[in-house]
Formats: sequence, structure tokens, C-alpha cells
Amino acid sequence: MKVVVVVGGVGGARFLLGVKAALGLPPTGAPDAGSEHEVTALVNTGDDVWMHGLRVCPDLDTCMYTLGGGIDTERGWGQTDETWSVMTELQAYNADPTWFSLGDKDVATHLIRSRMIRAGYPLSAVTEALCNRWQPGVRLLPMSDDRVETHVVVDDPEDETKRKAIHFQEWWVRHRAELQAHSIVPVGAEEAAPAPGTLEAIAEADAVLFAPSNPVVSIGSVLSVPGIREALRKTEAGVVGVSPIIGGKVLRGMGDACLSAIGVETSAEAVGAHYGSRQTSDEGLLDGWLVHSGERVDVPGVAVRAVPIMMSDVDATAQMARDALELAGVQV
Ligand code: GDP
Ligand code: FO1
Ligand code: CA
Repeated sequence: MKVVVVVGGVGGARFLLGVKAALGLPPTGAPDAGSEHEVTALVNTGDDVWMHGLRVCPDLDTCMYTLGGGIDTERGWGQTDETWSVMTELQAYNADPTWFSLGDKDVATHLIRSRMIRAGYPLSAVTEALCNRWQPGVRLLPMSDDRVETHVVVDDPEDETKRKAIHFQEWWVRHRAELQAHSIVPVGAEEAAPAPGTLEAIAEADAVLFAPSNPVVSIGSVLSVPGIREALRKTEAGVVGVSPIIGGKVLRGMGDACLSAIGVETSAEAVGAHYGSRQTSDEGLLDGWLVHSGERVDVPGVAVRAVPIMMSDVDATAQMARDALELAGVQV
């Protein structure tokens, strides 16, 4: 079976662990030779940023480290058993930005990526090379090889009459999303093309799932790449999303600030309606929407199912993935 999953970082990576388990794939490492199942993750790259001359791709790396067994599970980003010598040295030089930390082991990933990008390799090829080591067991495809970076429009702290756009990482990490976001813009998206293989994977899929990732800066960024929405609307596969919101709250992080910025309420119902129905609306993307047990949610034109959607462990997440696949019309 061919499954495509649209993902961001932590929420996406954990969901992918569940999808692999649901399909009987090993938690880490490559699928057994001859496995009939193939999972392709379309990963958000709007969080990507140049830091200290290094290209950092947080969501790709979070997926790669999580599925490769090397993630720091507490932090949710970067590698386990990290040390911070490079960062301490950079801080001693007062090297800007001092608010973004790169672990020593993580730096090696960024050195290789940056070297390959400077040598002219596209991000998809770089990601494939990095995955040769990590063996995530799913195909990790960046949403685009072109540079797309999410920026957030905030009040200019130096001039109250003005607004300015800052990189998503500055807003998220430095300001902890506490500066009011007037808008969130995927800069470069209009001129970007989907990475090679993306549209084919969607067209050939038996099921397409939206992970319970941030609807604005993870799923929204992937959808901002021209061609991806159209491919999702056209595919014969069922398209099913999993709500990242339970009981009117995001489960981790400051995702509610992103939803407010685009005028969408923090509720499973509002986010489902934001993605919309593939059947009954011109722009909508969903056939099915998975929400948490006990929630009463109505999204016109979309089959809503309420099941446990807390990713408390891999078994619970695998059951969620099975429910999502079933709603998409496939049997595992
Ligand atoms: P990020 O890129 O690291 O911010 O991660 P994602 O965009 O992939 O996912 C972040 C979202 O995951 C948050 O908005 C959370 O609400 C959601 N999330 C985290 N844990 C869970 C969980 O156990 N269940 C569900 N349904 N959503 C979760
Ligand atoms: N998040 C932080 O809160 N502080 C950091 O210093 C930080 C560094 C960092 C380095 C590499 C990486 O892959 C991720 C990193 N993150 C950090 C997480 C990241 O900024 C965000 O959580 C995501 O981009 C949102 O998905
Ligand atoms: Ca992210």
C-alpha cells in the first residue's frame, strides 16, 4: 500500500512512527526487502533558516532523527545526548543569533547539508543522502527544493507606527510567539515548485493523511506550494486529516497563536472547516477528519470520526493511524 503523509516536525514525526507501526514496518531502519508498503512524508520546509552560515531544516531533521532513533524525545528537536561546545563558543564571540541553539552533533548534519547545497545539490537529494545514514524507513520529501521561508508580520518594537516581517524562528523561538502575529506569510512559495516525486506520490497514493501538525506553519506551508493543493484535490486516494486540537487546545507549543493570526478558532471543528471538504467545496481538501473521542464536531461535506487521538505511545498512535487509513477507505 502507498501512503502519503503531510507533516511538520514533532507532531508529524510522532504520527509517522504510528503509521509505520500500523503497516507493520519496523520502528527504525529500512523496511524489510519485499515489503508491500511504502510511506512518503511530504515535509514542511517553511521553518528552514540559515544560522551561522549553516542551513537548518528543523522539521526534516525532527522527522529524520525521530524515525532514525536519534531524537532527543524530551526536547522534541535535535539529537539525543547532545553537547553544546560549538554554541558556548559562538556565545563567547557574541555571535548573532544567540537565541537559537545548535547542538554539536546536530551541527554535523547542518555542515553536510550546507556543503551539499553550496555545491549545487537540491534539498531533496541532500535529504536522501542524510537519510542514507538515518534510515528513517519512510521516504522523506521536502515540500520543495526551492527556498520558502515562513515570515511573521509583527509590530515593529522600535517604531510603534510600523510593522515588520521577521523569520518564523525569530518569532517562535526568540519571542515564544508572544508578539501578536498580524499575518503569516510563506515567503517564496509563489515561485516555488513541488520537490521531484511529490505530485507523483500524491497521484499514486492509496491514502493521503494530514498528520496532526500545525495547520498554519506546517500543513499550511506545504499547501502553499503551487500544485500540491490541486494534486490533493485530484488524487483518487481518500484524504484524511487528524486534528492537532483536543478539547479546544493545541497539545504542545504555541500553535494557537498561528491559528489566531489567520482568523481560525482553536477548535477541531474550525480547523476541519479550514481544510474544507473535497466533495462539497471548490477548494476543500478533506474526505475525512479524525477528532478526539467524545468531541461532537460537524464539518460539512467531510466524514468526521471521533476516536482517541492522543499520541501517548506508539501503540496508541498506530491505532490512530489505522483509524485514519480506514476512514480513507483502505484496510490494513
Ligand atoms: P512542530 O513542527 O514541531 O511544531 O510540529 P508539528 O507541526 O508537526 O505538530 C505540532 C502539533 O502537534 C501541535 O499543534 C500539537 O497540537 C500537535 N500534537 C502534539 N501531540 C499531539 C497528540 O498527541 N495528538 C494530537 N492529535 N496532536 C498532537
Ligand atoms: N527550538 C527552540 O525553542 N530553541 C532552539 O534553540 C532551537 C534550536 C533548534 C535547532 C535545530 C532544530 O532542528 C530545531 C531547533 N529548535 C529550537 C526547534 C525549532 O525551532 C521549532 O520548534 C520548529 O521549527 C517548529 O517546528
Ligand atoms: Ca515546524
